[in-house]
Amino acid sequence: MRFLLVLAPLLGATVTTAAPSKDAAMILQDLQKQVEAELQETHQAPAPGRHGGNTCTLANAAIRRDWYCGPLLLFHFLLSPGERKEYIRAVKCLWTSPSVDPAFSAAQNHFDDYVAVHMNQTNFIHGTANFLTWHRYLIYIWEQTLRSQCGYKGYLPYWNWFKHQTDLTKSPVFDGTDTSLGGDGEFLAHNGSVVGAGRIWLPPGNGGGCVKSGPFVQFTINIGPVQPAMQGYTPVFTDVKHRNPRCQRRDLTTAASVSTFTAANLLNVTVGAASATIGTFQDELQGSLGTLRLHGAGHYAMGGDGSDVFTSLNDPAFYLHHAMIDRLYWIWQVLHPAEAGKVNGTVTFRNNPPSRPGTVDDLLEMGGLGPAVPIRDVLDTLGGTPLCYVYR
Ligand SMILES: *[C@@H]1O[C@H](CO)[C@@H](O)[C@H](O)[C@H]1NC(C)=O
Ligand SMILES: *[C@@H]1O[C@H](CO)[C@@H](O)[C@H](O)[C@H]1NC(C)=O
Ligand SMILES: *[C@@H]1O[C@H](CO)[C@@H](O)[C@H](O)[C@H]1NC(C)=O
Ligand SMILES: *[C@@H]1O[C@H](CO)[C@@H](O)[C@H](O)[C@H]1NC(C)=O
Ligand SMILES: [Cu+2]
Repeated sequence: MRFLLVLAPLLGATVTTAAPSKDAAMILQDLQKQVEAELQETHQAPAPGRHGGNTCTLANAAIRRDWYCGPLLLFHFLLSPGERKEYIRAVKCLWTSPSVDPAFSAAQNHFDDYVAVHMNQTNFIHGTANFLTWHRYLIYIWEQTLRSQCGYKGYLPYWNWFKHQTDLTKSPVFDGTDTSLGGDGEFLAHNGSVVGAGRIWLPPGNGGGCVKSGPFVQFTINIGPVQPAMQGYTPVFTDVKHRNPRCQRRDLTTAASVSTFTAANLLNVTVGAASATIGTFQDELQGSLGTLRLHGAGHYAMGGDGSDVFTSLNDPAFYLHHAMIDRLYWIWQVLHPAEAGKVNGTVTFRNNPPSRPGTVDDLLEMGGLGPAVPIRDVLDTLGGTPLCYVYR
């Protein structure tokens, strides 16, 4: 007792001097609340709609939710184990559906078609004006296809980077259970990853080989690798007919997630210096020369197939990662309405080779996955042309 009394003043002093700083997950929740309040003000009625007759409202919009499911099962903004299994079932259904793209004959099924379409356009959809909108539209088609072809009733979940970033093996996305998207790969000695245009080295994790647990271990991938960041994974891709059947590889790389999925980086892109314009926002989010940013860190945190800029869609977590990117884009757009409808950049990868500036009239091409639409049609997730969703 006397001991406690002696300690009490010290504890008091500690509490007052070191005000607890909010962690990134809490900051993200605050941003979410701000965005919801803003939308309540501005989106009571449907946005005018570019083709007239927009019926999308906040009340009928789809809600994309967090894959995470911790002890807070009662909260409706987290996916329940049953909902996660339904999503997994639908992804398996795509994997066993026929390919619709005869031109890209390496694609063996409809899961591969997505890898193929992305691979074919890699140099025109990254480091470009259409990076955010192209990927937004791609994952929308993926979501709608899971619903229309595989009977999935939910919407695309996202991987919340700001939870479990200090130990990815504990993340419900990667914990290897049957409600995850698979665990780490088998251990395979390698030299880590060289990223950020050769300027950053990430140490290897404990994996590197075939994903050894979870719902997709039996599934074969067929396209690539083209340019995996993970060392010791030799690119073999030759052309659109070159099928390379193999297991999916992963190397959960906490060095990437822990250094990048921080409160400072989250604040910077949403309300800080980097949030000022579409140009600074997308560069800081996506990553540029010599930097490891939120977009890149997610890919390098997956390692293996997920670290390949051309064919990272071979890792089914790609879609949850890009949903999180899209969520930050959505948050940023609501908080920066004057910039939300703009694009910045050219039509080639970091303007190499030099090309014209992109415009909102540029078409987002999806090959056989779905109809091309102009960028302007997907700038507003509540625009109804065709998007109608929010995040929670
Ligand atoms: C690759 O993309 C280009 C441009 O969008 C398209 O014309 C071509 O048909 C695609 N090739 C394959 C094999 O999908
Ligand atoms: C790692 O790098 C060292 C030194 O460059 C090299 O000798 C070794 O073969 C590499 N190991 C693998 C698995 O690539
Ligand atoms: C925030 O973003 C700006 C603009 O991209 C960048 O110059 C700055 O280094 C970033 N700050 C932090 C703390 O990362
Ligand atoms: C695009 O954004 C960059 C900042 O990232 C800026 O320097 C540049 O002027 C912008 N370009 C246009 C055309 O607005
Ligand atoms: Cu991409």
